[in-house]
Amino acid sequence: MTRLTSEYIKDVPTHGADLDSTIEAATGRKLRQLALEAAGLDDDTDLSVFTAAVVPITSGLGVIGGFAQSIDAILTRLGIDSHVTSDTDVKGFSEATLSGADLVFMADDKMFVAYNTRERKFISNHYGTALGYAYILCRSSEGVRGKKVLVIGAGFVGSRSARILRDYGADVTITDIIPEKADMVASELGIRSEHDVESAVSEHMYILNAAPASFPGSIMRPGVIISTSGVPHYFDEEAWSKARAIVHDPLEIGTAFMATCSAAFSIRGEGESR
Ligand code: 2YJ
Repeated sequence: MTRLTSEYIKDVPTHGADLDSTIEAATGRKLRQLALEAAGLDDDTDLSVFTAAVVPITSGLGVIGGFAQSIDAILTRLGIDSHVTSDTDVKGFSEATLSGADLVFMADDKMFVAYNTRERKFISNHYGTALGYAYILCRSSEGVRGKKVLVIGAGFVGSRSARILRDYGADVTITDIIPEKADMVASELGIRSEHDVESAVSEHMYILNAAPASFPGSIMRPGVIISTSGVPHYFDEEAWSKARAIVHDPLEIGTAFMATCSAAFSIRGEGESR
């Protein structure tokens, strides 16, 4: 999992409207609506009944300036009653639970979770990100059932995305810089793997990128839709002009889907930590 930097996330607290307009251009829906739908919740679900606390974590490489504040801004945009704890780490977690927070968000260098204190279940950022980027692709194509979808990257997010897309009925091919990794995930999920990434890109109109990658426009099909959580990624000018949509943000999509799935544990009374 790539470690974020303050510079990379500096626009998150204020970029909500821009991100919504990119997502709306691709899917006809805003992020909040998509995140609610994917969690199995109604569009008009009132998330203000949930309180959330974001706990800054100092372990490992330490606090990333603006990280907790960005998560707080994302949750507030969803309508959740959110705050950042004044203490960090375990003290911060105890502050969060004592204040009655329903959802606690915290991240170290290896894992980022939304913990639902009422249901004692969590949603990881890996799952939230995989679901978010996969669902955006589903909605941008009015359903992916029977459609050829390429997943680039067979790591945590790529393999979960491939599973989710397969479960939505997509005809999924997975590729990875380490071919054996793609083969392993493909055989586990009963999907195809492809070793030649460039040829795979040139054959697909729907691509979920979950790896550091560079996309030369010369190999892309006109009208392609790319949902890309992988960083760093690079699209040249031809790529931007050929694509129907390229959807990416450093933090908000994964966090929004973590939040709605985590709230859904309490609203729907079902689901497992993942
Ligand atoms: O609390 C803090 O400020 C830090 N401990 C945050 C650490 C953030 N963690 C990461 O950057 C992870 N790699 C998770 C990134 C999730 C985005 N996909």
